[in-house]
Amino acid sequence: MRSFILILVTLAVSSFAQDEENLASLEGMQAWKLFCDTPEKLRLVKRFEEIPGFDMIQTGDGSIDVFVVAQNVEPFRDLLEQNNVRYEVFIENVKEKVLEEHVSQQVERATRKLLHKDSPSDDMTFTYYLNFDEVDLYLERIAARYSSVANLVNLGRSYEGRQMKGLKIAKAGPKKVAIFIDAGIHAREWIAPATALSILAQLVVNKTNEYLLEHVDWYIVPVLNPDGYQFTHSHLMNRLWRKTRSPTDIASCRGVDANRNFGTHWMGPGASSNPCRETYAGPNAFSEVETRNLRDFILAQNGTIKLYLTLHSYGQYILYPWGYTTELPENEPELRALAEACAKAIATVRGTKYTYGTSANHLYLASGGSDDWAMDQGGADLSYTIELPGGSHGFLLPASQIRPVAAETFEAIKVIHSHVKARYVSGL
Ligand code: 0X9
Ligand code: ZN
Repeated sequence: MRSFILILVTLAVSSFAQDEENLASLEGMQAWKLFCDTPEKLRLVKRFEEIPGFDMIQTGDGSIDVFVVAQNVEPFRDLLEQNNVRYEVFIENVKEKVLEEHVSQQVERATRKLLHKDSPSDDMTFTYYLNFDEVDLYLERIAARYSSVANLVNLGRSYEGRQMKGLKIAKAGPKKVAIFIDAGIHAREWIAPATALSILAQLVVNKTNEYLLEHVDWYIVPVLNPDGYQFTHSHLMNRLWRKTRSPTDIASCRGVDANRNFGTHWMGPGASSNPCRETYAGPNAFSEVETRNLRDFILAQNGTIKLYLTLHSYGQYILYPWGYTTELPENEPELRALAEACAKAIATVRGTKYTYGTSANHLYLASGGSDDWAMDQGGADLSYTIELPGGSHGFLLPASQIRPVAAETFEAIKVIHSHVKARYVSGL
């Protein structure tokens, strides 16, 4: 208890001198895995969720990952030890790891550019994490090179004016049912846009996958939060940013959690009204231009989008509605059966284990998510969030994992396609 109070006092003192933007410093930050084997220990740990300087992620193996800022390391360690909470440090020095990532990104980027100066290759995306402009260029190039199946779509501009682009992947002919995939609503979850781009390339470039376009159209929007994503790429210290970049009522705390900003049970359980929290839901539903753009785009497709899939990281979960309540949706058996089939398909590639369930029951209550909105008001019958792997690196998953993660995820995409085809395409 003494440690808990000490942490609060430290925070109170340190939060006064902030005129400028208040970003958690990576200097001395560590990432720990906590194992809470009793409800009391879990309750104790969860008390820190709302406290600045503790960033908690619930992982697939039942433990909790927490990024702890330097000044909290000692008192938090004392507290855990006093209360017999077992923990492992999985990133000793977050700043150093971010720096390592940055260096390997730069090396890989430079190498690829030298190698493919004249004709950038279709698979350039998979050896390092592209920044926003590179993603944009990649989409433009694929659309130009494969114009018979790939067409650029533009959802509108982000708060800072970036174009939210994606591809519609479709064969010529009458309008079909569609699957919509997005990623990158949370800026720091870099593996998500990379996986979305890889799915897009598999669909467009790889001829053996042509059958996936026979009966279904695809929309893929790889970066739903362009400003946040570019922010994480622009400076090492911004690498763990999650939210949008719009200003709030508090000058030192920018950004809204776009995945709490949708108009289905907005500001319900699991959403914060405090602009300084990672789960700040915004001043009102759809306060963010990025969430409005997604809403308007989906609604403009007039109910043709039957399945919505949003890629996040990390945790190895396949989640489905609802996130705002532990009650089950009417079609839970169908959602569950498809999630189970996806998990099985993913595991065939290299044994990666995914678990599944409704967001609220399987992970935590969180309201105002894009997945809940897509099924509640966006016209989709089926809606999923896939939390991709973080391995032992969390958000800092090495780029060497892009290809394996993308390959196993694509197995789930095939299963999803086959379900949508069987359910909606008559006369087969
Ligand atoms: O909390 C979230 O927004 C997602 N997890 S993450 O660690 N990537 O931030 C899970 C969202 C699940 N869906 C809903 N709660 N609606
Ligand atoms: Zn996320």
